[in-house]
Amino acid sequence: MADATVPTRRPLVVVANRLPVSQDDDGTWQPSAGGLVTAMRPVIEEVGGAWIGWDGGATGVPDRVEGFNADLHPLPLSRAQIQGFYYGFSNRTLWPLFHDLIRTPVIERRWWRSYQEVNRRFAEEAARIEVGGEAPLFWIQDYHLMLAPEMIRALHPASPIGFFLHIPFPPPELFARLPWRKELLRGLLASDAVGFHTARYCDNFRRSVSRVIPGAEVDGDEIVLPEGRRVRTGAHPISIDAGEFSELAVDPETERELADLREQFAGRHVFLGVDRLDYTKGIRHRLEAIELLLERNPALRERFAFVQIAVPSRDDVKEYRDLRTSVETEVGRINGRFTEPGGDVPVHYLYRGIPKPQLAAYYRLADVMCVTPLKDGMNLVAKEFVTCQDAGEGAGVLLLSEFTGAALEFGADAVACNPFDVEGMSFLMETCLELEHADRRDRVGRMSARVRENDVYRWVADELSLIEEGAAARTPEGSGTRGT
Ligand code: GDG
Repeated sequence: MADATVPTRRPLVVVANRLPVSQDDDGTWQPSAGGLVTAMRPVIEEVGGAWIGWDGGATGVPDRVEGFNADLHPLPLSRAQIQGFYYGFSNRTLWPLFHDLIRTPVIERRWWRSYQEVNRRFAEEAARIEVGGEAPLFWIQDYHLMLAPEMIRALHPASPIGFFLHIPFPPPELFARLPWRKELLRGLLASDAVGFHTARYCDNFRRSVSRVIPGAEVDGDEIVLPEGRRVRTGAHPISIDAGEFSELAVDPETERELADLREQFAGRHVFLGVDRLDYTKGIRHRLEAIELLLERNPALRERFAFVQIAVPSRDDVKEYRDLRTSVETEVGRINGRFTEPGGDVPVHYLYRGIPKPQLAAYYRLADVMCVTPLKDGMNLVAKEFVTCQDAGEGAGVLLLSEFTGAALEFGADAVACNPFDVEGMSFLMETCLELEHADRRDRVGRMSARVRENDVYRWVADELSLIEEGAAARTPEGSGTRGT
C-alpha cells in the first residue's frame, strides 16, 4: 500500500450502481473482491459510513457485513427500471457514446425518464442516511449516476460531494449528440469535485462544459460557474492493490494452478486475453490479428496458444449477444483452420469468470498479455498482469492498446498498438516474441514499480483530498464563493 493517509474525517457515503457485497454459494454475504471495494475498506474502517447501491435483484441483503465498516443501503429496482435505467440509458446510450461510438448509441426518451427516476431514488436514499453529527462526504461513482450529485446537493447542502467517472469522457463533438447533454453536465457540476482517469478525459469534460453551459468558464483545473461557484476537476488514474496481487501471484494455490498450466501448455508461446465480453475490448480485432500471425508463420502454429477468458457481461443487451456470436464464430473458424488432427487447438476460449488464484496463474503463465481495447477508461487487467509477472520474476510482454488509460502510465515499457490496424497488431505480436529476455524483465520491473507507487490507495486519497478541497472553497470561510 502506497503511503497515503485518509484525507477526510467525515463519514463516507459511497453511492454506486452496485453494492460492495456478494453472496457465496452457501448464502453468506461478504465484501466483494473488486478494486473499488478493496480500496475503500481501509478508509471506511477509519471513518465509517454507508454504501447505497442497487441490490441486483438479491433478497435478504444484510445491513452490515463482517469486515466492512459501512451500513448497506440496498435499492431494489423494478423490471422496467432495470430495462430503462440500466440496460437502456446506461448501457445502450451512455456506454457507446462515451466509448467513441464503437456502437451507435440508442436514444430513447423513456430510458432517459427511467434514468432520471432511478437517479432520484438513489438521491432520496442518500437523504435518509444518518451517520452521526457531522455532514457526511458523498462520493458518487460512475456513469449510471451522473444526475445524482445535483439531486443529493438539493437535499444535503452542507456536505462535500464528489463524483468519479470510471469510463472515458468523450470529446465535446461526440458528447454534443446527447439530447440531454446540459442536464447531465448540470447534474455533475453540483459536485465539489469531478474526477477522471486521465487529463484527456478531464479536458474533454471541461471543454464540453464551456460549450454547453452558458456563462461557464474554465480556469486551469477549475470550472467557474455563472453564479461564481467553482468546481474542481482532476485526473487520478485508478489502480489496484499491488501488495495484494503480489502476494496472490506467489500464493501456494496460484503456484499449484501455474504448475498445471505449465504442464498443459509446455513448449508453447502463450498469448492471453482477459476481458468482460464487451465490444469496447477489441476481442474480435485481436482474434483477427492472431489469425494473420498464424497465417504468416506456419512454424509457429505448433508452438502457440492463445487463451481468451471472456467474462459474461450484459447479456440482456442485443449488441452483447451479437458480439458473443461473432467472437465464438471467429474462434471456431480459427481453430477449424489451424488445428491438426491429434493436435491441440490454437485458441482456448473460456466463456466464464475464473477464481482469482487461477487468474493470477494465467497472468504468470502468459508470454504476451494482449490488452487491446478499442477504447477503455483505464484497464486494470494490464496493471494486474505486470504486478503478477514481477512478483513471479517473469518476463512477459504487455501488448497494450494506445486507446486505454493505462497506456499513458506505461509509456514505452509496454508494446503500444493500434487495435484498429489489425495487420499492424499481428506484426507487433511477432515483435513481442523477439524482445530479449533482459529487456522484457526490465520493462516488467519498471511497469510494476509504477503500479506500486500509484496504487489504488493513492487513488482514493487523491480523490477524497480533491473533494474536501473543493468543499472547503465553497464554505463561507473558504476562498471561493458560497454555493447553493
Ligand atoms: C471499468 C472500465 C476501468 C476479469 N476477469 C476475471 C476477473 N476480472 C477482473 C479483473 C479486473 C476487472 O475484472 C476488470 O477491470 P477492467 O479495468 O479491466 O475493466 P471494466 O470491467 O471494463 O471496468 C475500466 C475500471 O472500470 C475501473 O475504473 O479500468 O476502464 O471500463 O480487476 O481482474 N476477476 C476474476 N475472474 C475473472 O475471470 N476473479
